[in-house]
Amino acid sequence: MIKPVSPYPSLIIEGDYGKIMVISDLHLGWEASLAEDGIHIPSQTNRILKKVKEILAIENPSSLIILGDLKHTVEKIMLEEWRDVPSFLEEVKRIVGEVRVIPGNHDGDISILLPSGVKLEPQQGVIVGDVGLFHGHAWPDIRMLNCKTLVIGHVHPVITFRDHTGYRVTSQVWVKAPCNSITLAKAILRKYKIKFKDEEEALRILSEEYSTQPRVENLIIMPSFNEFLGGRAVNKISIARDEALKEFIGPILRSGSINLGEAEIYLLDGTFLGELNQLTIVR
Ligand SMILES: [Mn+2]
Repeated sequence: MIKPVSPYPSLIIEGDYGKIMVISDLHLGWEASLAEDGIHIPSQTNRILKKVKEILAIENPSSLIILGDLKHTVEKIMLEEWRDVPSFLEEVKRIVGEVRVIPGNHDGDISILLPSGVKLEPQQGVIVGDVGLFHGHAWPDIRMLNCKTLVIGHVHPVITFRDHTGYRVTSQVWVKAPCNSITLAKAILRKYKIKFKDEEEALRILSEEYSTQPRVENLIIMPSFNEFLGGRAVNKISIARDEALKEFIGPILRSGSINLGEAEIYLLDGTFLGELNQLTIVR
């Protein structure tokens, strides 16, 4: 079972493996990076911690998975992150028995910031029941093709409109997109340089060498947990055309296997807005 924790940007995955809470893109220390531009705002880490604690109190999960971009600066570690990231994790660890971190593209050198007992997972992600979790800036583990649902962060999806008085409305959203698992399987095999002649051979290799069958039905893109951050307006981008966005969007959205047009878009409070096609701004 997989469900969002309305109205929070958090997922609960529940099964015989326990109850797991997932959050993504906290970007702790983001405000400190603004100081380099002369903009000084108070640390947001306590606000984020308070929100995590609220959800932990409601859901009482046995495990917390942080789906990447726990901290903000990409390569180096800022002074604020040295302080904020370990204390944040210590606090969370006191409430939930297990904390696992899947690294994102902002999590360079993250391992030295993790207190003992917090587990660093591979960038290729982790599988929980029939759900595959990875940050989204890199390719997942081949065996994730076996999962019914894939979940990524990284994109910080929002939708944005301008009304007739000129006001701009921006809302964080959940994106649930259909996935063609065969197309995805071929793309992943190519990425890992595993040669195959045709679909039949691709399926045979997956089955014989990885005990895997392509079963992915949906990709869920999580809203960022740090709501202060900007987002990517999913109703304004064209994956095919926007070359500049390629790096940002990540390989799975570029693999041709995800049908973003037919993606279901939901607000954080659960309101269904429609399919992305209906929300897309034609320019
Ligand atoms: Mn990211």
